[in-house]
Amino acid sequence: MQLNLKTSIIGKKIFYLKKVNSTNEFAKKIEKEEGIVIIAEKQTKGKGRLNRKWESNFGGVYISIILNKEKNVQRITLMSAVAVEKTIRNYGVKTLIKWPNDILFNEKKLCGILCELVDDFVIVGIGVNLNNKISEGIREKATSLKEILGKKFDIKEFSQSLLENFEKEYLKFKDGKFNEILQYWKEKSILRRKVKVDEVEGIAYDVDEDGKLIVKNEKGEIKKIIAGDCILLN
Ligand code: BT5
Repeated sequence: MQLNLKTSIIGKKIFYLKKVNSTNEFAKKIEKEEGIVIIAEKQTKGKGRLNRKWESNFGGVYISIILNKEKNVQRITLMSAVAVEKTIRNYGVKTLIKWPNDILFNEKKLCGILCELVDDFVIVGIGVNLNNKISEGIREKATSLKEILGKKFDIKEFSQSLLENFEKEYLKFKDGKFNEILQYWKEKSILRRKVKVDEVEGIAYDVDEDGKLIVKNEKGEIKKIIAGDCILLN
């Protein structure tokens, strides 16, 4: 696979791997520079948050992007979700962004994002279920683009489009226009839905400029949540 990117920062150097333990782990070990991208066809130890597993069979998209360090990694997560949402939207599929890092279709997870801070860099790991088979273990809560549209996708074309969309959002971000990105995120997200995030239950009311989720509980109290697992209640 050789991408033909129309970008200036993202993908100025790309590592193409047939198989790797995890693209994020690979990124941690190399000499880092803003814009380096790692793409793998399969991961043998794909990672989710909190050491959870990310199933990574052939047919899926597994990408890590190295960016310069940002004070607020959560903003990078939101920005990445917007880039993925827009990419999938171009294929005619409208998804929902679930705080903080999931892209859902009909409440099933189509993509997960894992941002990690390492030295002076942020490693953005993106996993998208494209043509890969969804195993029995996660079938109830996961789906793929192939399952949704009933046809196979060109991984190269998808990866190219994802990285180009990513750069567009990243350039906006660097240009101090995070608010524009956040506005889009809010429109496509789970806001106004009833949620449970760990012990907090209520309406997902807003997301602040640092990416914290603001939940209003039944008593009308406002809770700001930095990190956690968000469950949609209705
Ligand atoms: C995530 O974690 O959603 C972040 C996933 C990031 C994966 C990318 S792939 C490229 C880069 N390299 C890596 O090693 N990782 C990144 P979390 O929110 O913790 O969700 C993990 C949970 O999602 C698991 O516990 C399963 O329940 C479910 N899951 C596992 N594999 C999945 C898949 N392929 N599709 C949908 N759901 C999955």
